[in-house]
Amino acid sequence: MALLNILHFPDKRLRTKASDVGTIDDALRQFISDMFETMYDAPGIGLAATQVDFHKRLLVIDVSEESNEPLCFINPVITHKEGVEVMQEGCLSVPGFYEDIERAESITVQALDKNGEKIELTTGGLLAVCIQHEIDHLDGKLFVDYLSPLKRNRIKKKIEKMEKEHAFNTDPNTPAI
Ligand code: GNR
Ligand code: NI
Repeated sequence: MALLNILHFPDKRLRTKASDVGTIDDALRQFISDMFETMYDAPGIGLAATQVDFHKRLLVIDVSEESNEPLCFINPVITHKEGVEVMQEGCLSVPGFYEDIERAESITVQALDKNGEKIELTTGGLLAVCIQHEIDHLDGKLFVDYLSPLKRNRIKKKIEKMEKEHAFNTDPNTPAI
């Protein structure tokens, strides 16, 4: 078990487009388990591999009240989108900022689970928002990209300032002094 370091905007590595996962083996399942541990520890309701500098199409989610409904999607593809919904979003890679973002209200997603079995899910609400947010990460996209350049730049400057002042260090391998 290990906590992974979460990259923060405007880190360029968050702009990497992830490639498909090939073989799903025990090493990958260990990594998935580390992603869950990192997500629950943060805490967050989702985490994409891109955020922990691993550029394969892999994400974990748990939107349940009691954090006991782990979901893992490998090579996820959205095959259907319907409706429009605005929800306030946050991101572990954009710490401390929350903005209203418009996304599809209901989606159908196809993926593989951690055993390589095909899964298909049609869902709405927070889970649908979270899946779209995580797949954006795999494409190198962040929720701040939907904001105006002015707003995005303000957020960038504030995060850079905070990191400079050491107030926002979430790297588990670096002690907070
Ligand atoms: O923890 C998270 N909360 C959240 C809230 C609204 C919409 C999306 C999210 S995902 C976020 C965790 C994260 O950054 N995942 O990439
Ligand atoms: Ni995010």
